[in-house]
Amino acid sequence: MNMYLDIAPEVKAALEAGKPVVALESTIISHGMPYPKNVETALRVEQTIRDNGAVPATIAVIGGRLKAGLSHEEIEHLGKAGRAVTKASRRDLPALVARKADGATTVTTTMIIAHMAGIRIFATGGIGGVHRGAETTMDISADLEELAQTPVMVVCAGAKSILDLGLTLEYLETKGVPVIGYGTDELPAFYTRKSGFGVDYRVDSPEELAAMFRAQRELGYRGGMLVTNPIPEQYAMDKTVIDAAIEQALRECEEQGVHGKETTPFLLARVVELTGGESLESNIRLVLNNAALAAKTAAALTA
Ligand code: PSU
Ligand code: MN
Repeated sequence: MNMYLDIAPEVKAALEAGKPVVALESTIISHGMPYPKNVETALRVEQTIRDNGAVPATIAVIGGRLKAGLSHEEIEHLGKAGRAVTKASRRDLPALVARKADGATTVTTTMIIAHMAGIRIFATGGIGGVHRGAETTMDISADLEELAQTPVMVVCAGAKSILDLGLTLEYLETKGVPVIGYGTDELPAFYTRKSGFGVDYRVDSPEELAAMFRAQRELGYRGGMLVTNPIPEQYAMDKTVIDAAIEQALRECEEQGVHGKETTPFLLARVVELTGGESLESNIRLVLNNAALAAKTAAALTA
């Protein structure tokens, strides 16, 4: 086991017994939602995973230790500190470990730490991708590279149209990452069920998801798999409302010269403000929905 890794006792026991475990990220807590909804949601997501027969392992860096499984106090700490906590991507782990600092893990670092711990499935809201205008800014999330090289299944609700969804799919294709639609042929766009872009494969059961992931492992591939699970119909947003908020957030981002790792948290926070909290409610519902699917898939994988 990696010398910097701490696996929580409950998670360790489940892994050793071959029981299902689902990893969860912490950037969504500190940089993706406002306090206290972020903490409330993180705890509800953990409970949803338990209700669906798996053990949750929320991942973060605390005092330079890579943690797979957090206490409620640690989740509260990350949620309260919010954007003051370092948003930790792949390039940040060496510094955080050496300096014994805290870090909120993105999809990238959650995959890295989950894999170190032996966890194969990870549930979140949305992933990072190719940003609009990336042909000049070169802003492409490290999440795509991680999906290409780390064998973890990521269950999300697609990607927000703060990104260029077409280019994001092209990038994933180049990198050999299968993009699966759960119960859909179309890539979901996070707040809405449709994006206008097709997925590679439609799958309709957790068992089939598990079978594809198992086949990927048995083929000896090193990368992961992206499962996109549409937001439940009743919580989906009106496309006109959400598109207008995203357009405005993107304009402000450009006007204010926001760039680099600040871009995604800035856009996420502005979209919540501009929709008067409506998008936050959708965001919470889709994460819970993904947690349930990931837990069922983890159960199918261990069956
Ligand atoms: N997209 C969302 N919600 C999120 C994120 C992305 O809809 O919370 C977070 C995730 O942690 C993701 C990270 O891994 O932002 C991507 O950041 P960047 O675009 O800087 O790579
Ligand atoms: Mn970026």
